[in-house]
Amino acid sequence: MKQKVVVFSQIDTEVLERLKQRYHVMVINPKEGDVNMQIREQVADADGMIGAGRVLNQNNLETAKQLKIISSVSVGYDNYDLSYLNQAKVWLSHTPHVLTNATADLAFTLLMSAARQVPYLDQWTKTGQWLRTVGQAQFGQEIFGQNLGIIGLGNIGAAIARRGFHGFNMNILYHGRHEKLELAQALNARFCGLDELLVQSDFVVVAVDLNAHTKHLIDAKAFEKMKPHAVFVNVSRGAVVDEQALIQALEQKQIFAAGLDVYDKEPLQDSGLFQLPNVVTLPHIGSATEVTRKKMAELAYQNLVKALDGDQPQYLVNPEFK
Ligand code: 8YV
Repeated sequence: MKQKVVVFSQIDTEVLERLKQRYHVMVINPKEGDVNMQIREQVADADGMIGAGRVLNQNNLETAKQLKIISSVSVGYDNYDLSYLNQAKVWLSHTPHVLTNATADLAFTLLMSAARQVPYLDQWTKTGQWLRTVGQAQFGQEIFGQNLGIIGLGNIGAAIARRGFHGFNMNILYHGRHEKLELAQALNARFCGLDELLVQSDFVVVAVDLNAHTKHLIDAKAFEKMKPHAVFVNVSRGAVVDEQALIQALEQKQIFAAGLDVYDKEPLQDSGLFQLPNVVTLPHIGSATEVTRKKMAELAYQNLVKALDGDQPQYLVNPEFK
């Protein structure tokens, strides 16, 4: 009898077809009613799950009696209750590395777009407001040779730092739980406290995981420390930032601009950010290129298959049910 796999979000169609050949597949469909109720019902006799972007915890997993693995098509895993999964002895795998460059590219896209007011001036031009040579109101911020502060020098943070160092001759500052000596030497990067990074940086980029220590790490006090011409970029998780404090900092021009790909609540709807000309808002597209999403789906497929074949997947978040 085929093992059962529950697909809890949209995934690559080619990978979905391969799953259907190998397993009994049930796809959760939000159009068919309450998603948590569907998950509770379908996981009762499921052996594996695959997908992303949905909260999975005791509330919707406690009916699962034989679940071995949740294969997340993501690098972040803050939406999974890891302590519950460990207690229930359910593996959680994820897809690091394959999305690093796409996400770092997007971070720099946001950095440059926000620094030079690209979305705002694009609309300004297209609505016929360009009547004479541009003035102070259309000026942006210098990028080349400026101070780039990276909060979280993990894989993605390091890739962002490389773009700044090698591509724009930027001075790299970084903050995190510990120094990264070899990487710092290669990028001439300086480890510093968060306050010093905020005070010294012309560009502040958040690339940390979301956890109890980083929730609202960037709050009103943090924005007060930043330079008035500073640009703030977030490609990590929305909840790392106090979003209302960010809106206030932008409204009061405590900082020059922000570039955002993630938000407290997603999808972003009816937000105070929508009225602000000095923020670039993108819909969580960090890893959203055709090539990268295919690589993520393939890696998630391999993680799932390995676990259901009785082997240990390559990228387990909780290898020992810590
Ligand atoms: C995912 C991401 O697309 O990998 C991550 O952690 O944030 C994105 O690449 C997102 O998690 C899917 O909801």
